[in-house]
Amino acid sequence: MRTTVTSLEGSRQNLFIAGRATEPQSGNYLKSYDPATGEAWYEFADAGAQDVDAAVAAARQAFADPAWRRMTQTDRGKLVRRLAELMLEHADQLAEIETRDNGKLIKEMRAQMRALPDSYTYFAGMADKLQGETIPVNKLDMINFTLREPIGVVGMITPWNSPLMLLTGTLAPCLAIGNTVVIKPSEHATASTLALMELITAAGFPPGVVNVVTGSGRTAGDALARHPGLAKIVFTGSTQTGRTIARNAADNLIPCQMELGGKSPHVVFGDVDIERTVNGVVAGVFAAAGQTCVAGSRCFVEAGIYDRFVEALVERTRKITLGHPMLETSDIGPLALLDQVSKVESYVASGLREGASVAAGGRRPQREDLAKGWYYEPTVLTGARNDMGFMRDELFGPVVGVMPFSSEDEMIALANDTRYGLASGIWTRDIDRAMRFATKVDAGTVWINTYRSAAFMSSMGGFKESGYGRRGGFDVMREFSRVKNVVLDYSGAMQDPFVIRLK
Ligand code: TXE
Repeated sequence: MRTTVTSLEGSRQNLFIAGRATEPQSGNYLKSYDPATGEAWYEFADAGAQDVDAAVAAARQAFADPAWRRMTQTDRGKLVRRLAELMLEHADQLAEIETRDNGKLIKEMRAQMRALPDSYTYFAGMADKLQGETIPVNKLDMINFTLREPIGVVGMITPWNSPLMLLTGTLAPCLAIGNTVVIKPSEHATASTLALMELITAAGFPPGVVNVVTGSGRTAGDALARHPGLAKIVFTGSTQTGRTIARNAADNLIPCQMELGGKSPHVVFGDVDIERTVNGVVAGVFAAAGQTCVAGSRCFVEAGIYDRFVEALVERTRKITLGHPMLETSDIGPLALLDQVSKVESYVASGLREGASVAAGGRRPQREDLAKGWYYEPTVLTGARNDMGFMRDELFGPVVGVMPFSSEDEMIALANDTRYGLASGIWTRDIDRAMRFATKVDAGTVWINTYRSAAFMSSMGGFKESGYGRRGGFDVMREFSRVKNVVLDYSGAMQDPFVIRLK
């Protein structure tokens, strides 16, 4: 792979349409910023509606082209497996690009990029295992069966927090099934998706099977979401934008898959090992500086251990090392956008006005070496209530609100008192209690005595305003394929159509 941080530095990157780097019709480019320094580091094409048209046309053409359409499922699987091999070979390179572009820790990105190829391999193996079924109907001399087919062009609008990882759960199955794709990465982190296209080409995917249109959400994203040439839209981002996209998709009567973040409850009972649980809560909310959709940002602690737990949580939080994302010693890097820092600051400030208190963090770090970057200290807010802004809305930053509960019923009511429903966690040694929580909580994922432990073999997805549709696991193969029912009469005699036989 020729693309590296050094080759991107100061460069101007074009769109990727029909296998070729393509200049945007407008000739306009946008700047991409390094969150660790706040400085622009490369430019990417600002696609407009015409460019999106061209990308969708290329994807439609590739979908119909026998080079892709008539490829056997086994051969498609081999291509996806080849892509996985190439990704593994270039994992560290992709990690450096991701870190430079969105500020995620290099050590986390290396681990993520080395793990992602396994997910592609998993779906590669499914390429020739997606089967239809034979249905025993109440008619003689007839076979009734289903075919599983690719659906067409899938539009994927992705966010900045983990662009390649969040793409994987849908791109890998789409390719294994035989769909074609147009990706609109977030304008805040485009580099890794563009770099991946080099590997798509090297793996041998026919031109047009995967296309990338970079640009702003309001122009490129909007044009893609409204495009009548799509069969489905996958979106990861804010609930507000998700609503707009779903409305636009409805005009074309196409389905969406929506992953819209959350405000996940993380529950701690009095019977736990405090140190282990504090580590779980800290990892659950502060990992990736809180920029994960599943962040356990509302922490409910049984009243009996509340004071001890908060003390331990604060102590652990204060030990977290903020630092440059390229340093192995850093536990937390910068936030990906300056706007995110302002958003977190304003929610913490309003939280204090609403009656919460800062027990740790609560400000930008006062360190010279971090002054230019978009950093925010990991923050514990006590005296939290579900009606406070920072407990209601997704902050996507390193902030956890903590509050006590007295009974299991109260805890369930507090946990479910949110418009989101993506993830949840509970720490207890009482398995009956844990199972009661698992059945009553309104969240698409429940973690018991662990948090943020995800696997591509199992699916993820949200309820309520966290969206709909599942990613990962075998079910996703069904979400991106369609069923066709075929009825075959081998009796050799067509009955008189106007004779109706009553039983
Ligand atoms: O999201 P947007 P932003 C949440 C998180 C964050 C907030 C805002 O709370 O603070 O969203 O982040 C494209 N038509 N999450 O502003 O606007 C846009 O270009 C079509 C949760 O980045 O939702 C980008 O590619 N597309 C989260 C993508 O949508 C449009 C991950 C997401 O942008 C568009 C990220 C439009 N009208 C943010 N407007 C998660 N669930 O993991 C924007 N876009």
